[in-house]
Amino acid sequence: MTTWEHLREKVNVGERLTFDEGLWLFEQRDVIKIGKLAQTVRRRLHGDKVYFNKNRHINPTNVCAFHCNFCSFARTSDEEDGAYTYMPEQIPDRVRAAVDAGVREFHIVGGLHPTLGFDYYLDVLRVLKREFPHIHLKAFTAVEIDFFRELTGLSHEEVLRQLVDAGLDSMPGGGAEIFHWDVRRKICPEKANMETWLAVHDAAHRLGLKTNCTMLYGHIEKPEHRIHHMVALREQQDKSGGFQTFIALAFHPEENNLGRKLNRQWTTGVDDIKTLAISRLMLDNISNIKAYWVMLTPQLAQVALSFGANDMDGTIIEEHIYQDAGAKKQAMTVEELKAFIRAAGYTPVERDTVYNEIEVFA
Ligand code: V47
Repeated sequence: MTTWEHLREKVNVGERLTFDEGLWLFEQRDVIKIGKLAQTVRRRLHGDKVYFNKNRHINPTNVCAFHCNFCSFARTSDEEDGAYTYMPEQIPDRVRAAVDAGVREFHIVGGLHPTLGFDYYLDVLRVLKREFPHIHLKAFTAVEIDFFRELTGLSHEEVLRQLVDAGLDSMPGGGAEIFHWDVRRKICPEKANMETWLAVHDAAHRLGLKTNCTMLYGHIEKPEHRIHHMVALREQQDKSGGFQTFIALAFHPEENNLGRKLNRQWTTGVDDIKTLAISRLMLDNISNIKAYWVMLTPQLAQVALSFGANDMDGTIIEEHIYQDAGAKKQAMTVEELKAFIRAAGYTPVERDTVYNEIEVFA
């Protein structure tokens, strides 16, 4: 039988928690106790450091061939109200101010455009790399990579090689949603399934690319689906080792079909914090747990730093996926990020995309 005492002993010596122990944690009401356990791990790995980076999101198009029912961002065709597609040559001017302000990373994800070919996406990278060779390009989720495989008939590995030649430096963690097919088939049946999502990251890691991983929670999934998801990521990490960060993404219910079906029910703060702390405990082989402030709000992300999280993401500047689904704030300055981290009692550290420390603000 699982007890707090037993879990404390395991966490103190760094022993891996089982599926059932993860589930047990979700059943507990004492979020402070869960947080304390998670903090043991977080402090062992990172002490008092909290990472942030100077980044800018770029969503080149919102036109998408898929119909995920949690998504408020996608439009089904170029003609639909609110649809947009930036041509590659238009993008540098949109982001130049951010580069001048010292951004180090572009985080590039968007729709799976039904008619533009693979060259469009290659050109987005090529143009940005040509204009801004020093900026790290973190681009395209595993779902996009799998879509490019379908478009081209190439293998995941070959698609990735061509993207790397065009300027790709690493991959973000989106598109994972909930792996378990009982849930996945109801929220995003067209998307790459668990095996394919993991296979793309496996291929990326074997090519030497670092990637991130995510989980979309707070909709129709149950705790066992969350734990199943975390265990699948943990097993993949044992095999290929390239995940840098895990990001639990709270479902935003505005302007999407799933949200309407669930009466626009938002996750609660306690569920957010608990999920994050349990992810810190279950994902013993992934270094960083991100409290993505756009999704949590800066205020809750700040609290999350005492429940296992050690990273707040970055300045972001312009973001559409969460804004379209109900998030209120799109950008934080470096000074704001540092102030939030300091006020929580931690040391802000600017990092680059692959977690090299740029500056410690002691
Ligand atoms: O894959 C879409 C999620 C993801 C909604 O790698 C939604 O550093 C909540 O993956 N409510 C994209 N979530 C964002 C993402 C990400 C974000 C920050 C950092 C990193 C990283 C990756 O957003 C999608 C999907 O899971 N999403 N719609 C929604 N209504």
